[in-house]
Amino acid sequence: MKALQGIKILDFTHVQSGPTCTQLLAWFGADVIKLERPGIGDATRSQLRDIDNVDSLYFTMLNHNKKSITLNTKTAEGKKVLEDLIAKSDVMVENFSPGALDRMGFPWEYIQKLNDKIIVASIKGFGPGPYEDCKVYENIAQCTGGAAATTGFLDGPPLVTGAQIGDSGTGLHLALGIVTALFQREKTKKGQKVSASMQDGVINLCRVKLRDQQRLEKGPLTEYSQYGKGIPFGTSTPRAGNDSGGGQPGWILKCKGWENDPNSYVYFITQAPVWEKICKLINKLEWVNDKGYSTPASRLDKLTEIFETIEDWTKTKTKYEVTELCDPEGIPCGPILSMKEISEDQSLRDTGTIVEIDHPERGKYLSVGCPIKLSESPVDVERSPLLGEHNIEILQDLLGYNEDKINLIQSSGALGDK
Ligand code: CAO
Repeated sequence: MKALQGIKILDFTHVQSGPTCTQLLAWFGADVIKLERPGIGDATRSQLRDIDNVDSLYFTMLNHNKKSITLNTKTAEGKKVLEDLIAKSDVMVENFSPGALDRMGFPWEYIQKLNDKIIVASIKGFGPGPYEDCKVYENIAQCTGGAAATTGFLDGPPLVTGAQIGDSGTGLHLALGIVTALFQREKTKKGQKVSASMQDGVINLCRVKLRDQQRLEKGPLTEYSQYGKGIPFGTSTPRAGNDSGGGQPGWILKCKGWENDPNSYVYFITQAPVWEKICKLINKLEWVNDKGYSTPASRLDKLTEIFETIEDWTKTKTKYEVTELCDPEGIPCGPILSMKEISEDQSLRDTGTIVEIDHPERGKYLSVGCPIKLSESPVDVERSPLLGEHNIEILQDLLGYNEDKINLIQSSGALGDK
């Protein structure tokens, strides 16, 4: 028994944001049918390929546990099949550019006529407003959602992060919206529209930066290292480098071997309750009772000096040695792990966060499994579907079409495999 067992999802999503949402729902047990354009499929199937003519890792890592049907929904026969799929589904998820569903002949009002219990969930770049008609990719969302303006170093340009907070982040937001709407439907017996914009999702994840924007209006942000360096603040939340962003100052510090290894660093937090232990560890006992260092407030204007001193100590140890020495003392710190190290980490394999999958065309590859673990709904990660792999199965088993009808649809070219 899986948490979402029996829930039928019509997955009309593509690229990254929508597919991450439906993949999560599939992992929780929903039946997810990915509807793709005949011959082409999701554009990511052929993007960033590492093996000729084989579905890319981009696609395979975002579309586990789904079935695939190809359908040209702009033909009369294709439209009819789509209508039947909508009638049979609990949820339809899409992330086309604004207005695409309407242009296809499937506005919300018509979808509701076909199935008044359906939940239609959409991702767009922006919510209603000046940019509502714009197409959006990951970094545009990061830039318009406040992430880029607040990421990077003070003396550098805005920076985007490698974490796909615009795409995968919004996929997560949408997944929550969908299960919440399913929960509400239990009582109302009615469907509804669920919308998540990528800009809104990024703004939500940048909540603490809007916090700082308002604090800034009352005075300097004393926990930012900029404050300790005596650099005046401007009118908006500045880029904070590797500052912790919370009430406990932190920074990234060099470790042994940093000269040759770009990831030989550790994130170190000078958490107030363990200040004495930090001083002991780095052999700076005089700081424990020195009024200039003994309280969090007294340290704020000296953070650069403090972290430089701690770094003199971390540079004598590997990032793992630093972590091993800090952990037992309750000092929060963590090594900068490279993607190579993460991919080889046995504990992540053991929990199913990193999984090895076998694919009929590409062979074995690594993927990220479900990051949310439900004790009563375990996840088995299955390979992504080949393009149109389940055409006949879906028409026959889900829609109940007979052989003649399937032949008719096939010969019309709506499935693309005439
Ligand atoms: N049969 C027939 N037509 C189909 C089809 C099918 N099965 N599936 C898609 N199409 C059509 C659409 O109807 C659309 O046609 P029109 O332009 O005539 O309306 C067309 O294919 C292209 O769809 P699109 O505009 O969504 O795709 P795009 O590649 O031009 O843009 C993207 C991609 C991502 C920029 C855009 O979809 C978008 O802004 N989506 C919302 C935001 C989002 O999710 N972005 C995240 C992307 S991940 O980085």
